[in-house]
Amino acid sequence: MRKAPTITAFERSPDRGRGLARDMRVRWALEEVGQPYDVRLVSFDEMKEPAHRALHPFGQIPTYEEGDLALFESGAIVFHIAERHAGLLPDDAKARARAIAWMFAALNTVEPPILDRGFAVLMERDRTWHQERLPILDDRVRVRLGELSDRLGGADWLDDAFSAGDLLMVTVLRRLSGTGLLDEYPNLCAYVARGEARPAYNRAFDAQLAVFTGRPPTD
Ligand code: GTB
Repeated sequence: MRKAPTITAFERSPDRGRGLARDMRVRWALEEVGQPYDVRLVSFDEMKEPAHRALHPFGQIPTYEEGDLALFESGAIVFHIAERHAGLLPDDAKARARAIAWMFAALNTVEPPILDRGFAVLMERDRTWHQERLPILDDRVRVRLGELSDRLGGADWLDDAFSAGDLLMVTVLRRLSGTGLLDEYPNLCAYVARGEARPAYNRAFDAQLAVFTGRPPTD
């Protein structure tokens, strides 16, 4: 029997189990396709050790090991899972290409301004210019949210059926929770809520929360 893949995750996530770390998107993808997986928890120190860096050149989580294949980068991992199992990418070649475009859009176009804002709030709060800069960063996020909101309109998902593009986009948008920015776009709030309502999402969320609480997930 083939061994289940192993992913890495924070031993103690700074988000206190809110599912904001990037192992969440990998767990969710694995749950969507019904692939059982093992998790190896790593501390911040362990991530920077040579053994972990052999898997992840930048000393981060998540990583993914399957037989003699080792992958890093959450987008590449989700893509690998989506390619090898049914359920995350459409069969039709053009629809599949569009879903992959949405995966890149989530990570390359929507996530960067969200990360820039998050980094500023976390690391630059004490700087004299922080209060002046924050509205600029907020507006950069708003530009992308507005464009995404216009494209999504009243649809359930970005391109017809739920795909890996939606999975990544929802995890990216969740990074805005608590900022109030997403609330300005009701259709995006509903979109995120639809993602969060998926049974696979909930299994993944409960599993990563259990790491933080130390209590096994409840059914
Ligand atoms: N581009 C890579 C990917 O997509 O896989 C980025 C990986 C990455 O940033 N990993 C982070 C990490 O390992 C964890 S997810 N950081 C440790 C380090 O660099 O030393 C980022 C993250 C961390 C914490 C929260 N949080 O507390 O809310 C959210 C997201």
